[in-house]
This record gives sequence, structure tokens and C-alpha cells, in this order.
Amino acid sequence: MAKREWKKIEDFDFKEILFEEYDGIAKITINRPRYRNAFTPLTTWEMSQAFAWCREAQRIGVVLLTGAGDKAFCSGGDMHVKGRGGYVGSDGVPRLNVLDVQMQIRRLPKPVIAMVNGYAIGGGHVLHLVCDLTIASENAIFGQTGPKVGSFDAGFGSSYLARIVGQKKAREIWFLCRQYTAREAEQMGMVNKVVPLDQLEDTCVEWAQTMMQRSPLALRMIKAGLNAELDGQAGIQELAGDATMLYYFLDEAQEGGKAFLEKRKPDFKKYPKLP
Ligand code: S0N
Repeated sequence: MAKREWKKIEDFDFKEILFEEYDGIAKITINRPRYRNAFTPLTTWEMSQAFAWCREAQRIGVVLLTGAGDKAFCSGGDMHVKGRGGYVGSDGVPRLNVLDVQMQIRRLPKPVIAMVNGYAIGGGHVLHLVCDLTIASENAIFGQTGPKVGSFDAGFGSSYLARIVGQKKAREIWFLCRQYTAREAEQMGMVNKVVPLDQLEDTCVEWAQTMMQRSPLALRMIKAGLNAELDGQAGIQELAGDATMLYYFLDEAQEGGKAFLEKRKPDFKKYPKLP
């Protein structure tokens, strides 16, 4: 594996994730290898802050999401803190705030690659699913466990899964709670590429660098369009927001605002009415 110097993003003092950047790529690493990178409310709160930062940071083009070590990407919610109503943090409040992270990944106007380096199980499996692309090491294992351990994700974890692998396979994955190899996951369409573990980061970085040579606005619009097809009014809102942003770049949109401030009628006649 090529040795690259990931630089810590210093704006935060995270306890349960690592947050680094390299050459326009941000890397978020769930850093609880002792528990197969299971997430607590603090882990997901930190992930939320990191993804929010990535959205704002002009210098970041692509985000990698991974887990520390070579055993797990993420094993879902931390069972030690699973209480009534959700996962309980140090403030004693139960939360399901991984759902916010799922939405952030989906709405981030930049590609997110899941770099799956071991188990992607339960809520960890859902996290890789909602990423735009998944690159997995040969030792990666995928699966849902909910009905075995007293939970379920009937949101993206089910409906989006079914869009990817089909209804029958999605029901099999959830109803039987079996584990699938990286190759099986690739055949089901859940994984874009399987590589040896020692090539995983290189491959993710290479894919990220390739995407960063593409038009960022084109990637943003494609992501919004792919989401919109599935996300109903929320998806249309995302795509429409991007269209509004583009409209604001035009003189035609500026004319309306200028005319208001200059207390005159806007002159829209000069703008083209293209076929
Ligand atoms: C990942 C597995 C298969 C790894 O097996 P392996 O390699 O044999 O290691 P183990 O010896 O089992 O594990 C090593 C140590 O790590 C601890 N650990 C592993 N996973 C977890 C976990 N999820 N929580 C807490 N600890 C974990 C082990 O206990 C062990 O510790 P020690 O050494 O002390 O014994 C295997 O570990 C496994 O099957 N893990 C459980 C995976 C699982 O069932 N995950 C699902 C958890 N639930 C969810 O994710 C539900 C999501 C959810 O509730 C939700 C739904 C809708 C909307 C929101 C949410 C939400 O979560 O917010």
C-alpha cells in the first residue's frame, strides 16, 4: 500500500472517530476497534459534525467512511448502551442519531465512499448502503442482524436495500440474518469493487481522485437526481434546491432582485426562451 500522510483535521477534539484529510479527500474513521467499531450516540454525533464540516469545506471533494483496524467497518449500534427508546449517551438520553448521519451522507453534495475493511453488520451495514459507492476488502462480511438482536431499520436499511438488491433478496437478508462475503455482496450489487485488504485504501483514494477530476457540479446534480427518484418530495426539494442555486448564477435571476432594489419593473424580455 502506498504510504500517504493523512493530516488530522484540527478543528475538533473527537473521542470516537478519527477525522483526517489528504489531497482534497476527507476520511472519517469510526475508532472503536475494541467493539468492532460499534457506534454510540457520541460516535454518531461526532460523525454528524464531521460530515457537516465536509459539506462546508470547499477544499474537500470526496469523503471516505471507514472503521479502524482490519476486522470491522462497523458492527452497528453499541449493544452496551442500547436502552429503552434508543442508544443512551452520557447524558442519559436515548437517541437514534445514526439516522441523522444516514441523511447527511445521502444529502452531502459530494461523493461518499464506504471503505469496508471487515464486518459491515446491522446499523453498520446500513451506513455502507447509504454511501454512494462501496469498495470492500476481500475479508469484508455484510449482513443485517436486527430480528436476531431485537432491532430493525425499516427506513433506508430496508427500502433502499431493496432498491439495490431487489425485494426478494432484501427480505432474505433481513429475515434470515445471514452473513455474506464481499464477493456475494458484489454479485448482489451492494459493492462496487472487491480488492485485497492491502489495496483497499489505495483503490478508494484512486477512485476519489478520479471523481475529483470530474465536474463537481455534474456529480452533485447526478447524486441529487439519483436520490430524487427514490426520495419523493424530499428528493425533489434537494434537486430543486440545486436548480435554484444554478438559476442564481444567471443574469436573468439577478435582474429580478436588482429591479426590486432599484424600484423599477424587471425587464425579463431580453432573456432567451429556449426550445
Ligand atoms: C461483528 C461481529 C460479527 C464480529 O464477530 P467477532 O469477530 O467474532 O468478534 P466478537 O468477539 O463478537 O466481538 C469483539 C468484541 O466486540 C464487541 N462487539 C461487537 N459488536 C458489538 C456491538 N454492536 N455492540 C457492542 N459490542 C460489540 C463484542 O461484544 C466483543 O466484546 P468482548 O470482547 O467484550 O466480548 C459480532 O461481534 C457481532 O455479531 N456483533 C453484533 C452485531 C450486531 O448485531 N449489530 C447490530 C446492532 N444493532 C444495530 O445496529 C441496530 C440499529 C438500530 O437499532 C437502528 C435502527 C433503526 C434506526 C436507527 C437505529 C440506530 O442504531 O440508531
